[in-house]
Amino acid sequence: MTFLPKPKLHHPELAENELGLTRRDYEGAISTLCAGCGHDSISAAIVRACYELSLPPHRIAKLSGIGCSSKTPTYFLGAAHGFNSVHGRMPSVLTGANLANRELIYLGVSGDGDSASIGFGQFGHSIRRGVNMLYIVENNGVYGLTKGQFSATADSGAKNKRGLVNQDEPIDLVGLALQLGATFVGRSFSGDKTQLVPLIKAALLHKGAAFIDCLSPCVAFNNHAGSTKSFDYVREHNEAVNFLDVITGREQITAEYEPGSMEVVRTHDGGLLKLRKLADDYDVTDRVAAMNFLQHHRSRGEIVTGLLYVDPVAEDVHGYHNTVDRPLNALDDAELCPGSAQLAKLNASLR
Ligand SMILES: Cc1ncc(C[n+]2csc(CCOP(=O)(O)OP(=O)(O)O)c2C)c(N)n1
Ligand code: SF4
Ligand SMILES: [Mg+2]
Repeated sequence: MTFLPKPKLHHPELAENELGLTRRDYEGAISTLCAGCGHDSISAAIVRACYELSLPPHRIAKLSGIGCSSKTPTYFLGAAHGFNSVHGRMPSVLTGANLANRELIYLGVSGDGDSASIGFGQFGHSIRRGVNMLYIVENNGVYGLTKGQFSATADSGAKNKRGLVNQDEPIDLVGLALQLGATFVGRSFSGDKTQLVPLIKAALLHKGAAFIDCLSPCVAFNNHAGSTKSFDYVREHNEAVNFLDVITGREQITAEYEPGSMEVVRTHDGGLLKLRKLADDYDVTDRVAAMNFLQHHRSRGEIVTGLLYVDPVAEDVHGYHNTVDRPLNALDDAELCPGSAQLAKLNASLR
């Protein structure tokens, strides 16, 4: 048996969302990850975010690569479309699926090994192309599935479980996502649901390439003293830049904002991102300032978390290329293959 189904039985009075679904309808199979693995908390946050947003599970496509992190889509959204791809190849499979059917909500789940080593190029190109997706890296600084080797996000000077010290410089996927043009960039911690759930909600609603780097301690191989990705280390060095609240266009807005302490970002779909600022001078829509802020705090050994950058009127790959509105499987034969006369016309226009 490759997965353990969860019993369907649940409390008859479980709360329902706008679709009449309970939180249980957003779950998947029983997790086979190590007890206490940060990745399971991220799965729980995804379940909660999708339930609270009342997303129809069958309109979501969840894709992953290979690794403990990439196994997790089995453990959430059992009714969604799923594709467990090859190591590091999730971004290109997701890009292809998105080009074929723009109407689904795309959720790519990957690991730091999957995205910062073998899939590094794939990560970069999916971000710079503006694929409309939420790309989450469940970042534990090690290859968990293959027994704890340092990954490319491991900090220089970090110790592994056997006491070996990592000499290499780390790859900061958040810094790269900012530089490559991601239009929504956040970082969070699997142990902080209060921050992570609204961040996932906002990213799912965002149109364009949304990236979240989620620190997610590996309790089996990277949760010891000397690790910079352990629960204790991340809690001690976490520097939250803001608290996020997502208000969708459907709800009546009743919130009162205190001048100076709250920033409100209106998104393309009419929703609101309500940000309670912790860093006074932080402007969430300034990409260059976000990059400087990140580097400045990194040099002080701090891990900046929260919503770091958003472009509220972002475009996506379909907009850039002016693609057809409908999914390819909704086009008829004549639309899919307009014939040799059209091809000749197209070729002539390019000469
Ligand atoms: C082409 C290929 N190369 C190497 C492997 C071996 N492998 C499996 S998972 C993995 C790394 C997983 O690390 P990460 O993406 O960080 O996931 P984690 O297990 O830490 O969540 C590697 C190297 C593989 N499956 N396929
Ligand atoms: S080996 Fe690490 S990453 Fe994999 S399930 Fe166990 S704790 Fe999680
Ligand atoms: Mg990893």
